[in-house]
Amino acid sequence: MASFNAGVVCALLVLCMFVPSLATVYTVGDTSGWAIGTDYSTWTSGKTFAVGDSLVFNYGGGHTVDEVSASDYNSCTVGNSLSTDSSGTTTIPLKTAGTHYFICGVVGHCGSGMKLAVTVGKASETAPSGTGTPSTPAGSTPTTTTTTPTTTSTHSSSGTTLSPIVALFVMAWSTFSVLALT
Ligand SMILES: [Cu+2]
Repeated sequence: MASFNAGVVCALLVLCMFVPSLATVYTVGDTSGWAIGTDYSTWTSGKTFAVGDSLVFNYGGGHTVDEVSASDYNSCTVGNSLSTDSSGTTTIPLKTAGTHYFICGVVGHCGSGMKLAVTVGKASETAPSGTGTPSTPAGSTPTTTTTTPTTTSTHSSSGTTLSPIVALFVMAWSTFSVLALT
């Protein structure tokens, strides 16, 4: 019984070592936040976004974060947004690969620069600067399902959220502590 539990604990600890490295939280505009006067194409350049990463928009009153279609992004058309938020701090989990488009829904702000396009690659996709290594074999993902080579399998369940992993870690650690004390 005890040895079995210890084995589970070890497996969970190993799992915890891999998963957190997959997710990155990006603060849009860094210290400038989500505001007029920031060039977001400059901000995205050089960054590589992957499924499981998150965007955090920080802004004052009078702005919104709207996810929109490519055409609405290009034409700064408001009113057809796929999602909208005006809470002042908007966290967008990047759940699918492809390009995601965000604008401020206040009339005129998108045209003044509050527009952001983020291209999201697969979770294991690596460096855009082709310095020789085409792609590192990412054999570290502990998923047991077979990966399909199609580009439509974007619903990767590994590493999309950290909180269950953290909870498992806490549970595993407390279990380990109890076992060590007895
Ligand atoms: Cu705005």
